[in-house]
Amino acid sequence: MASTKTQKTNNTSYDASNITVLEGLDPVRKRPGMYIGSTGSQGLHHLVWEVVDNSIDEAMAGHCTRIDITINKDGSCRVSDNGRGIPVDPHPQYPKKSAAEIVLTTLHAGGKFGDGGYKVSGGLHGVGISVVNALSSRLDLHIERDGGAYEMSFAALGSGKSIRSGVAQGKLKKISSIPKTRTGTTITFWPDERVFDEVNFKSQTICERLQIMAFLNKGLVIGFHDERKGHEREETYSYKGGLVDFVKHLNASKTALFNSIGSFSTQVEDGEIDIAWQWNNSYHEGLYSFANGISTTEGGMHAEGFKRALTSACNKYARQSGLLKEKDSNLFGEDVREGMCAVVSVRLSEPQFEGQTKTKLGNTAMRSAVEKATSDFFFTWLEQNPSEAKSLINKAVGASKARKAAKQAKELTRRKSSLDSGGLPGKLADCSSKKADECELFIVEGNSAGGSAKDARNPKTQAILPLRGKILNVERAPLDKILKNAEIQALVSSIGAGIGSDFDIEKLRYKKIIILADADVDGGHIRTLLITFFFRQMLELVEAGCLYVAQPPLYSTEIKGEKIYVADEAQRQDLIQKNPRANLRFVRFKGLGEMDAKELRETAVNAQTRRLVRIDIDQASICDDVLSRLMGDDAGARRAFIESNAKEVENIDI
Ligand code: 0RA
Repeated sequence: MASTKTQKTNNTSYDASNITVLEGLDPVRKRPGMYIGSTGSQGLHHLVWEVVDNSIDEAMAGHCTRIDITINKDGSCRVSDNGRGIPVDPHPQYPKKSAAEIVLTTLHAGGKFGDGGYKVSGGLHGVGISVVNALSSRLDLHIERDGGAYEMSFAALGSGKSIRSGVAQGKLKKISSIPKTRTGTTITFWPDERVFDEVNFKSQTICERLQIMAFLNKGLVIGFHDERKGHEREETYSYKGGLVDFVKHLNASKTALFNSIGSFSTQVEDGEIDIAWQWNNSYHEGLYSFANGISTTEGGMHAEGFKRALTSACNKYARQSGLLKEKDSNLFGEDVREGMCAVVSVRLSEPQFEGQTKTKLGNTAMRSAVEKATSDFFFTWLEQNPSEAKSLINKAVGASKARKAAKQAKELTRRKSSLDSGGLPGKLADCSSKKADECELFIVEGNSAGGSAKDARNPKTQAILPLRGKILNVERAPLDKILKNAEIQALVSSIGAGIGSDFDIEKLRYKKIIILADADVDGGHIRTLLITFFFRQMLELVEAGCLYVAQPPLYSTEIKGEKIYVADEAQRQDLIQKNPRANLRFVRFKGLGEMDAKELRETAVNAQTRRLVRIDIDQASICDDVLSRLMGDDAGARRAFIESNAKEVENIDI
């Protein structure tokens, strides 16, 4: 959809006197996916982003200070802003229609209208509000400008194959006179149930995006109101510090290396650059990039330019200040970015979005522009903040030492594994099949549970790796320490595909990696540590959907002679209520170790009867803010996130 828009704007220049091709809305109704991506939940929310982006454009042009998004009681969505208001006068080429009606009923007619055309506009979502109209059963428009309040409505008419949508229900009408100073646009829309799989807006999805928009647009006030019964929620997002507040927010759950947050904003030819940074004591690199308000999770030219400048500025400063001696080798980019938390936001008039998910900025001009600006501003910041500079350079020097030590440790591990019997750790009970597609690896908490699991498994396709206690928290350890850890070495060589930047998914020995830990607090902690390890060191494996968590039951009971497993306390209460006369007796499993091989087979190992949950990263890759929460030090928050993203796949009703 981004490319559609880019092509159109490249070939056609729209202004009030020269709108030659105006397309009706039929194509949108016929192929919604072309315009909004999908007709699932993602596409539904796209409608909201589309309307909000128009208001944000108005804010970026300097005419709007507040936007309110309301989910109404009846499930419709209202977006209201105090911008200039969509023009209400007759359109020069279509004197019988108001400009507003043209904007809502024709494709690609929004945005660059009149002499108030915007320098930069929406990008990925910039398909125009007419698309929202085309996919709604009804849309109400309310405009305040030029001393009047104006209204008109649109609706989808007809049925079956002959639905026409976005049809004006009468002309734009002035309904009252108001002070000339009062201006703004309010759009209320009812997503068409005949288009979307479901029409339920998710307040969390909307709020996460609104908060990011508020961070990226310093000073803008964004209100959110959910008025649906049982879902009531009110939020206000507004940040005087813009990106500086964004970095503060991202680092909130971490320990910062220094208090101050560096930043700069600058205009360049054809755009704007906004960057803020701080370092924390973690080993994670957090670079969050945006182009025209869209999260570029695949990075791109702006991120490249920033990284290049950062590395060379740090090396230059480290040499100049004597923190790096003549005999020392240069710092690598990854050394400098260890523990960094930076937000890079650019705005440009014709963004090119590339990559698998169209979230990679392709404009090469942005690489040199960001590189040059960062070289100037960041280097100056280093010079002006010597104590901050010293602590981050020292951290980078530490990272470079760890990197060199890690390289040695990796070589050692590699050599050692080629000597061992096939390179496999002694405690792995491997399966006999060598076809990764049918093989499963169970990572089991504790040796005794490992023993029962061995008895319970199918030795042809199921392997068992018992782990001793809690594995190392990779979030708090440098790579060389991670690599020297015996439990992690056993994991890495069992899986067989390497670690970190060496990871090669083609070498995976099992298509399913299943974490099997007790259903108690300790078990939860072990699960979190393991999942964190996979996220950090084998992300590709998670992205490919190969990571699972088994859900062992807390209890078992018997109803009419049949053994029943009970997942948790809630399910136990449910069973008691539904069988008031049965006087049920429950056996409580204090852990996997208390289950016999048969019980373990039925609840965790046998594919027909076990409960398995896949760890899914899809949601996470959409929103960096969510990822940052995952990566935070707060294990509880991390678990909540992982659980909310877990997809239940086997033997669990969704
Ligand atoms: C076209 C031209 C002008 C403003 C807008 C559209 C506009 C659209 C939306 C959509 C939501 N809120 C909006 N606010 C403004 C410029 C009008 C002028 O020059 O006064």
